[in-house]
Amino acid sequence: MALWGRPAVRALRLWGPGAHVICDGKGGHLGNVGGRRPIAFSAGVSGILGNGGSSKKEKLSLQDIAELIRARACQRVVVMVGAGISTPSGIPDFRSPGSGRYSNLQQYDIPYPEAIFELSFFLYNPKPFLSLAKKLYPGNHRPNVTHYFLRLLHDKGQLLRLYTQNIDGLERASGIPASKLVEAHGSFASATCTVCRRTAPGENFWADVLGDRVPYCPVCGGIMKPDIVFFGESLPERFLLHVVDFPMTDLLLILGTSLQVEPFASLSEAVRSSVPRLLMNRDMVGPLAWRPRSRDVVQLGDLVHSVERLVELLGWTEEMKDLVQQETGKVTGCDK
Ligand code: CNA
Repeated sequence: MALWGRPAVRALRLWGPGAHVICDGKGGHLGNVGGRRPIAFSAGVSGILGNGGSSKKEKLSLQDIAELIRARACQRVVVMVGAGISTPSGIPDFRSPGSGRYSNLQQYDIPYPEAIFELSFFLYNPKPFLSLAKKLYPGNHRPNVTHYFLRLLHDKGQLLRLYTQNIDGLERASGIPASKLVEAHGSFASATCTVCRRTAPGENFWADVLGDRVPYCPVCGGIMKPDIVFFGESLPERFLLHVVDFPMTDLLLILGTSLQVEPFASLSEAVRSSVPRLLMNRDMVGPLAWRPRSRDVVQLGDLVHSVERLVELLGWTEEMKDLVQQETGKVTGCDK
């Protein structure tokens, strides 16, 4: 865990709230970077970027963002996503009124919503979390248009990294390689004994979870907990990649998240102020609401419609159709 040592904490404090444990937060630089040759852009793109003497366009639109991507003026796109990208796949988010899990917790028999992701409660009664885990069993759900849009961005060589809070594995299932992903809140790929800390592959506990049994450690008999990050727990080491990714990015996309969980939410402020940020969500959220920047673009409404609109502006509609067609036959669920 050397990566979590003091230098890393200091780096995080530059942008984040300090602690790099998960907590509920209720309460156009371009050109010659990394030895790449400068790229000649059209007058339109130069205007958006402020290159070539033209003045930088202050207020950007969705069309401008599409133009930056399409013209490959943005080649190091970082994406932050949350539960809202998976609701069209049939997985409820937390906070949507009515349909979100926080509005439908009677079935879990828990004293308050956050208890389902608290270690102390899990040790007292693991069943509510395990029944939630059962609903996320790999193969029960399929990636949707948003996941495939991000896959296409990767296929085009423009995705620097995808930071996800989701634990449903649909980013991997869409074909985005693990090297491009930071699963900030963990995954079901492995489980760890809450007593002796022995780890085991995820497959070992699914039989128990699907059979409504609590998985126990074969060595010491402690409860096995899938490696999902609970409130108060450290995030996976890969999360520290943000220290290099965010200062390097030339476009930030924020999709389907309430930006309420720290330290993830604060990453939205870790990009340079000249970098455009595009939020696509049902509602206005987080720092984009209370500390907006001049190059923010906000597309509110249903995410599927917003993504389809962006894909159309990019001229990628046919490629998207082909990709979805090719992948739909192939996807058998998350391979974590
Ligand atoms: P959240 O707090 O529930 O917020 C989701 C956001 O997405 C809200 O702002 C919604 O308005 C928005 N949204 C939902 N559906 C749509 C849609 N169709 N179109 C546009 N906007 C939409 O979820 P966050 O991810 O922000 O919170 C972080 C938690 C939720 C993480 O710890 C996750 O592990 C956890 N979570 C994950 C999943 C999953 O893996 N699919 C499901 C539920 C919760």
